Amino acid sequence: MKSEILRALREAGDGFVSGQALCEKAGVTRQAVWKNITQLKEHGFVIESVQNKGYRLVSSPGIFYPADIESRLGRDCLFHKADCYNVIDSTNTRAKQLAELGEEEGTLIIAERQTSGKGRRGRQWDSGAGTGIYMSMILRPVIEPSSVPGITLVAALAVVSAARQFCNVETFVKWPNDIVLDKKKICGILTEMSSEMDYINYVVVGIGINANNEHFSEEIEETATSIYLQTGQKTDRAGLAACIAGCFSRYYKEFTRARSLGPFVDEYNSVLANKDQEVKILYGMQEDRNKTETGIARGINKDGALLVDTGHGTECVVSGEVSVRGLYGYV
Ligand code: BT5
Repeated sequence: MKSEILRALREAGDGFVSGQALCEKAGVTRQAVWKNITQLKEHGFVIESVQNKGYRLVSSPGIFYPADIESRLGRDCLFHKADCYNVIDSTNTRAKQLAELGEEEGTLIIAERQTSGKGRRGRQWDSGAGTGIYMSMILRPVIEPSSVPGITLVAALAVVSAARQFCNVETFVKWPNDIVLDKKKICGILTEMSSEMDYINYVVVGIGINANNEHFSEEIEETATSIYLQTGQKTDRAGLAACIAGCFSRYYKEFTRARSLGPFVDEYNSVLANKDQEVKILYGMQEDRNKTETGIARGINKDGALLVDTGHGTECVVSGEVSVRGLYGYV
């Protein structure tokens, strides 16, 4: 009910919404509206109430709150429920636990801080309190398990699109799972799944974004940045998280309908940081761990593979099998 009240107040922008209108939108009594507004105020929402005019949302607290996020999700958005934590080990771990317990597609897990934020292959994700966004999405796609790596690329497009819409910043994708701003990493994506040979139980997409970080640990200060460090503007993290969820929802629906990245190849390649850059392919996951190859990255194909022109033809680098590092600088 709180999310319906907040949604109605948000839709009115700077205007007031009458108590009667709130009752109708939330489907409850005036007394219930008043009680919920009081509780929202206790959570840090500033809501002005004026006799004969009604209520007006002045500001939201700077922390994640389920009804706040839910009220910002469009009615046609895949996501409709947010589960928020002050501290958690990893939002991906929590999302997987919930998915194992039967949680449906469309739940978001969001935290202020992670004590064991995960990157790929056992790496860590620095997850300081109150600065970044640590969010995971529970999905149950009806696609081939082999198509799941494409969801990472879909998530990357959603982050680029949301950063443009919500923060007015132009970011780029370092294939397959990093988002960079001014050649430094602002976001990493970790996609995990549980599947049978030909059936997906669930997929969890974890997104970590450096929104308002003012500094980083010594190990990553050369390669990491935040939206704040690049723009000087603090981001409303709940708003950005909801915007990412909305963008992801649109791309994901199209991806699962088309069963390929075909509809997005041009858009993806237009924001590909590696495009026409010299890259080094590391075959660390395959038999010959020391094998490397260099070439020029040309873009992705409809399966999400990175096409790299090497001295002897075009190599199709499949996400998850190899990683690609730029030779010069971070990207
Ligand atoms: C990633 O891994 O980039 C995926 C990160 C996913 C994090 C999200 S947060 C919400 C959800 N819950 C989780 O537990 N995880 C997901 P990878 O490509 O392996 O990159 C990891 C590397 O990025 C580290 O080894 C560092 O070098 C660097 N790194 C760590 N923290 C960073 C940060 N905050 N900003 C930029 N770079 C960072």
